[in-house]
Amino acid sequence: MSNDHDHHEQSIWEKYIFSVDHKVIGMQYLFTGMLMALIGGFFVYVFRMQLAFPGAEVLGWGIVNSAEYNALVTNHGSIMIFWVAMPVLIAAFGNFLIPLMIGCDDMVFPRLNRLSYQIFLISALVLIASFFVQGGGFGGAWTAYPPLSANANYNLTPWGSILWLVAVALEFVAFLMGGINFITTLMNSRAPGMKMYDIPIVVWMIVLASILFMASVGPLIAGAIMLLLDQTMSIGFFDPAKGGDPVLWQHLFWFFGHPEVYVVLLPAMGIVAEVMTTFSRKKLFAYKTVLNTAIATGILSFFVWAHHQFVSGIDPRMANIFTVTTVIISIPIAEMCFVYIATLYKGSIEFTTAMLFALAFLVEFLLGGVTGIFLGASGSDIYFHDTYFVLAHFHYTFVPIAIISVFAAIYYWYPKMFGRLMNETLGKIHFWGTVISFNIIFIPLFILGASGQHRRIYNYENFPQLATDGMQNLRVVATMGLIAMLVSQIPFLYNFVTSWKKGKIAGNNPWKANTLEWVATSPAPHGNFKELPTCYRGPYEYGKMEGRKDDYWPQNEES
Ligand SMILES: [Cu+2]
Repeated sequence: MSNDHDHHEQSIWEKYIFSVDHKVIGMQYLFTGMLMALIGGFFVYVFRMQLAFPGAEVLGWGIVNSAEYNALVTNHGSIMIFWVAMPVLIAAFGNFLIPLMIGCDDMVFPRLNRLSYQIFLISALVLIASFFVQGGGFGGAWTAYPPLSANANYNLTPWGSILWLVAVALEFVAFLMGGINFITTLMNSRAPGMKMYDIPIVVWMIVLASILFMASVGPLIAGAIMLLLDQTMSIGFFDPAKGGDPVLWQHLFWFFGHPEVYVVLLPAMGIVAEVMTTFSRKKLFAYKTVLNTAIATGILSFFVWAHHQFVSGIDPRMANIFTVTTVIISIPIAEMCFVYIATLYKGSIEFTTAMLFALAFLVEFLLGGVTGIFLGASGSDIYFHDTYFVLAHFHYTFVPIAIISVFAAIYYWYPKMFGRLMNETLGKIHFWGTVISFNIIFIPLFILGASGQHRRIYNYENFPQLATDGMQNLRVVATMGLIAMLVSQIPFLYNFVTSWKKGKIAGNNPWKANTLEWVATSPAPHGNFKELPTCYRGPYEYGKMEGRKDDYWPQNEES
């Protein structure tokens, strides 16, 4: 089958800015996400300096006041979830990988795809604009609980929070468009012969994540409109003085907010599965179980949200129910981790940088999962609620998801993106620097949290009972860990940029993997394949994985 892509010469403008090629759009999402990560990383540097050395001058920023501190914390969280984790894990890799891995030439709706990125870009610009308006950026935390978020400042129009809400809403519109594209493309454009259980697991995970997102975001969009009306017209949906209810917002937010965890977790699990199978030269142990587990986890994730509200005055009997569902949801995730470990068993493991990041994902994420059980149980959560224990817990889930798995993906698919390999020595320096310093940041925060130290405190010196010496030392250690982690990204950025021109030429399939994207040339041209691939069992034309102990195609075949 031919395609209608190879025609006239394109201008740079057409090729990189207004392209409808899914790979270019994926790259646009990746670069925008990386830029936003730099902003989110800078924010955390500033507020961690404030926590370690209260009132100190921070490199060019001066002294942070309490409102600025709140805005930095709020926007660090918002940026890392909405403008880094989601665009990179779902939009960047979803766009780049889905058509290549299912063997088609592009998304079903390429122009909708382009519009999706353009709206996303506008959402990022609106968010950045919100830092510079009168009253400064939004400081009501990324969860935006009213009443704080509804009337941040009675004397001013709260432009910071209005723009923040508009930015989040635009970002959701972009992801709804992307999700429609991913689902229809997977349903309609698979290579002939590719059945449901032949679809690479990462593609499944990204599509399931899109479905989860689309199913959970509705109530939050309704809530966001209500909050916007509260902010601008003082309607009082969430204001008890006007007959409203602030806890309603918490329900609307977390009905989205907990599935959101799986919206970013599932693609990360998919990435790790691809990297691990390739570098252990084994098929994914129990592909169908992983897929069914992912679907079950997605459904279950709609029934756990109120574990965020154990101290919000919900009925204790309800708290018991949500404790049970939360403990249940840890089972499928644990099972997936076991499946991954079983995949490694008796494999011939190759410790490339991508593989190291994939393995680190499992270890660190496991720590995040296990510490979550204390928070999911309503009894212990009453003590831990809003302490640094919570903060350390969710960073042990989100950093593996949004940072560690993303690095695994970048090192793994870089050759397909740019036709060259990244430098492995620099990669390993980057890996150890990142993972060790990550633990140096968050282990102290577990100790702080278990000692009852509360989060969202701008200056502990204002609370003598919290500012004991030992505790302050731990805050300094965490900040040092953060600086080490930020510095560790320099070899990565250097490697990423220089390998573009100077890296070793990759060839079509440098890792000898057996999914279809490696059939295309590196980098793949517009239209992806000279001849669209097929995916029939039998004499596996594209299925051979050299040096693999159990040669097979497709990836899932159960023995
Ligand atoms: Cu949750």
